[in-house]
Amino acid sequence: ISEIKGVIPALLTPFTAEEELDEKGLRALISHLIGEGVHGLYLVGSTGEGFLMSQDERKKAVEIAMDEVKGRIPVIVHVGAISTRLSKELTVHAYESGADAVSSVPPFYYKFSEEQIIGYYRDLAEASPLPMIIYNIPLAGIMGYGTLVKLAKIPGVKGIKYTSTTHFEITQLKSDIGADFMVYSGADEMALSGLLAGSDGIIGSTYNAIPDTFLAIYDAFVKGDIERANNVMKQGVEVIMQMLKYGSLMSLLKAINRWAGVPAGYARKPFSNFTEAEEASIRKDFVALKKR
Ligand code: HMN
Repeated sequence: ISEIKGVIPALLTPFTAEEELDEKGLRALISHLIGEGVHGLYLVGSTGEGFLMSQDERKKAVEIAMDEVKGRIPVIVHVGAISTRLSKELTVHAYESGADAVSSVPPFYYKFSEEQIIGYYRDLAEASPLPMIIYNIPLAGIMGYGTLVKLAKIPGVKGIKYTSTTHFEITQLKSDIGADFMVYSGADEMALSGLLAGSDGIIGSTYNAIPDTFLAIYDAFVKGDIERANNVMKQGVEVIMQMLKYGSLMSLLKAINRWAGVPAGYARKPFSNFTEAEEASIRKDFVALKKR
């Protein structure tokens, strides 16, 4: 798992305007992002609208992606579901499809106890030989530091996707669990902070649309040029803040790709897509932002 690091888009899942899984779009997006130089992919997570897909569709998306990637970069598959049984099935499928790691949000919606959450991750870690990356994200309910440490000690749990802004915990995890426990920072607007706190990589939604910005930040960071990294980060924050204004991030990230000739499709309901007129006006906002 130590080779899974750097800038890792939480890949969008392209759907057609009729909401069907769009194989062509998925392949085009992957090949575009690999061409841009991203270091890995994180499939069917929140950004990938995994929770809006059937079990079979999630498997299909993974199979298409693995076939398109062809081992060129590492792939993490998000297998989270509320039911251990369903998540286990996706874990085994990810393993058989050749994924490099799996990852899962904790079971959510019901207020599961800490013991049940630990049991969930233990079951998934045992379901395949793949390294498991636990996932702390406000959307599923942030877990306390004590719980994270307990989870990190489960055999097979090799890392965490840390999508919270309390980055001192990244530093703490690295010293409490060990330097080889992989940490991926998940708040794009805090990417450089996450790296400075000790993260091995950054996984996020906006890297689908502006991978170059974050590749530049990562590159400068690795070379120790923090001033440059920070200057690019400032531009990145500005763009992300603009992106968050429209209320439908996945639709927007897909639209930005479409404007650049990458057929990333549309989002699935209940997410909304923009009308043509809305897209034209949003596009102008981004052109104006680029010129500043
Ligand atoms: C995933 O699970 O697909 C994503 O990696 C989630 C990712 O961490 C995003 N976080 C949330 O959606 C809460 C971020 O990329 C986020 O969209 C970005 O920082 C903008 O706020």
